[in-house]
Amino acid sequence: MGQLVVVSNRVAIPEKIAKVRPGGLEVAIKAALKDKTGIWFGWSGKIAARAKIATRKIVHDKITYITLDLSKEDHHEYYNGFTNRVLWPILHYRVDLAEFSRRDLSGYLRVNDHFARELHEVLRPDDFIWVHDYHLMPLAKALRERGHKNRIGFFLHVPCPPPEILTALPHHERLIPSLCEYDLVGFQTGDDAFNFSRYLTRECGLHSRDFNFVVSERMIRIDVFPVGIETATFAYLAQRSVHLPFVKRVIGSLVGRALIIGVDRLDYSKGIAHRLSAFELFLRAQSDWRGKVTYLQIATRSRTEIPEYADMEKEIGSAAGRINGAYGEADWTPIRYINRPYSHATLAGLYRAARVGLVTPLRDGMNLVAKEYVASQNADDPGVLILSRFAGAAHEFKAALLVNPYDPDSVAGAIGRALSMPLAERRERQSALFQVLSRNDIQHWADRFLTALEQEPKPLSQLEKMSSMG
Ligand code: ADQ
Repeated sequence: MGQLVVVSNRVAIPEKIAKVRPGGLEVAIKAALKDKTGIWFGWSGKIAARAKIATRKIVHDKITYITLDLSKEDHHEYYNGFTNRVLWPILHYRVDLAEFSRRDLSGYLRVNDHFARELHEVLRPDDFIWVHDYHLMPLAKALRERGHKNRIGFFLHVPCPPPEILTALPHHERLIPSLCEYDLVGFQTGDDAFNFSRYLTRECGLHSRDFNFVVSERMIRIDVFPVGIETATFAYLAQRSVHLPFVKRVIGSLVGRALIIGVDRLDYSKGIAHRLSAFELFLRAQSDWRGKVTYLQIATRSRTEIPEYADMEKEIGSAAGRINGAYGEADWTPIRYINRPYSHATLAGLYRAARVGLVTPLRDGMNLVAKEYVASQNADDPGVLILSRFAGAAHEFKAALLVNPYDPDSVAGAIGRALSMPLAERRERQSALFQVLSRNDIQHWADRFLTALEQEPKPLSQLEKMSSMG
């Protein structure tokens, strides 16, 4: 049987992992590859002069890491340009923030082609290829053009908006249908899968039977694979981490105040500014809680070269300062706002110490922080998760306090409710949430996707041939 070849924009090379900025995609793939054999292929994170661009190979445990550099121009057009300033906002329903240029699109296609060229050197005919995320949508097409007939799967970590929004993507008709070159296309939620299938029907004239589409004598399958975390490991880590000296110091510094925690990459999709406004409203409306609660917001900088991110960072920093100025006392700072990354062990301890987990993205594919928070709780005396209904995790986490992040009243109300929730209700909700997490951990996610990818498609004759792409 062929080997597994995982392809993603960034690769978490073991010895470099400490330097890699946190991101859900690398966290998920790294955990999914544990105990597996294969290749992990992607960008090294290095920007090199054209003449010095290199491809490197590192073997560690059972994984071969193959990484390639990007030129300055590639990085600018493909990464900072088309993926992060066009695809990211549009896929998060923020058409207003998309900054399209033809040059960036051609850089995006060029880098996908570069990936395909380098992969071509290592692929064997029976390998299974698993491509991750919106950076690499046209990769299967570039591989097929080089003659590869392997089974190739694609997983979208971020949301897939409805066709009414997807069609605002300039040249969508060139990019989105190229996903049909994959054999399996996976999404985080049923809504995302449904939106994509509506796009194929509306824009490409294709019809499906049970999410199976026939495209030019081939079949592609669409399915839902909600990404998970290493549930048992996280739970174990959290139990031990409350004893870490740093975590103990943080707990001591609260002097008995209830802790509310938010952990995010600094990204406009995470709704941090809205969350701060809701917290301010909570302090204003429920003044009894003043002086009795501390909100710790850990927001690690990401994509700092992009102007929208720099603007947002300023906005959030000044909002936190303003709220502290308005409501704080000489012996109490309502918001502790931190930009540095912490290890997962430290985060697990802090999650466990927090009475409330505040996870209120405006739009999120899944949101692993919500899952990590739940995994870290003490079942006997758990905290409460407040979760945006617009996070993919809300599809599985019905027992969380679900809120609309655009409605500060609803979030402020939920904070008050969470802080005063009786133990019995907290336990009941935690047990329901933890059950979901245990059923669908990261191994289960990876195994389900790979089993579906390996499955031979049903013969075309068994499916009604409803249409072809022409
Ligand atoms: P992200 O947008 O990066 O992921 P998320 O799912 O929350 O978002 O994952 C963030 C990861 O980074 C978590 O594991 C978290 O612990 C870690 N992290 C965040 N801040 C940190 C800090 N200060 N220090 C250390 N670690 C930190 C994308 C999609 C999501 C989807 C994931 C996985 O946008 O919707 O859930 O991929 O599919």
